[in-house]
Amino acid sequence: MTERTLVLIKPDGVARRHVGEILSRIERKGLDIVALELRTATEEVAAAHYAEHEGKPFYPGLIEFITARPLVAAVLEGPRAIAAFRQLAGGTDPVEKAVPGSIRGDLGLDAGENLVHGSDSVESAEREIALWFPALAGS
Ligand code: IDP
Repeated sequence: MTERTLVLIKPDGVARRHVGEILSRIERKGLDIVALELRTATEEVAAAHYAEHEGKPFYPGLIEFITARPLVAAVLEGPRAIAAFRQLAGGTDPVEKAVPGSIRGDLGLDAGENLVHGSDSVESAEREIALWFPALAGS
């Protein structure tokens, strides 16, 4: 089943010059890039994106991190794209959860600055694509 997923290469991934490496892994996996843009997230977009985490201890630092520097936002498309990218990304904590071979497992150390985001369900993907790429929503 073809799906779309919203992916972010977070500001640490851009600052550490891993954009090419991460896009290369996405392309090698076989996912299509249907939207791609370097931008700096506003507070409004960041807060809406991470609304489910509001109130958690790491939330203020997360919003600060995501809005402070440019990130790459993308929409990927392909069979089971949501799970496929989550597999490429690895678990949230790059040391405790992400396995070697995954983006976070190979390139990350920090549970907050963990390089990438990928939608976790069809509903999240629809919501996040509408937030980051409104022109694509519903297409
Ligand atoms: P995910 O990005 O693997 O889907 P979520 O649990 O949805 O993980 O958390 C969203 C983001 O919030 C994480 O990618 C990470 O940047 C940040 N985060 C989650 N848990 C922690 C934590 O315990 N400490 C610091 N940051 C965290």
